[in-house]
Amino acid sequence: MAKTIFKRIIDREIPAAIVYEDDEVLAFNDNNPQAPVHVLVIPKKELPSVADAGDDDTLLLGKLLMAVRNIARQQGLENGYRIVINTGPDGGQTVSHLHLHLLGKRPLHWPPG
Ligand code: D5M
Repeated sequence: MAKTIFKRIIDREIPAAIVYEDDEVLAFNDNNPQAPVHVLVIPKKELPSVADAGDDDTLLLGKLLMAVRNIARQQGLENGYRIVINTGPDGGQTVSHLHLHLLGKRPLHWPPG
């Protein structure tokens, strides 16, 4: 199966503006930002979506959320932010590698489109 664009970023085959990295998590700026801060936080593990997560991914999912928390602090989002996980076609997911969108530095409205 062909690598996703995010796997190619993990493997450093294509560039990205990386804001955080550890053994299991990578975070980089979205290339089509919907807010002044728009970071994608992804697992290095090739997990297509939350729907594909297994019980053995529980710790990893927690690490992704904690990475978002830390990056939000690093990015100065003390006024709040939104975390989005688009999942599957109806969820608007376009890249089949789990990713958490971190959006901030502007007021965000509800409901989303
Ligand atoms: O969001 C997929 C997101 O991935 C979308 O906001 C654009 C972003 N994207 C796609 N390719 C790249 C590269 N190469 N760098 C940075 N950001 C990228 P989804 O939730 O699947 O709709």
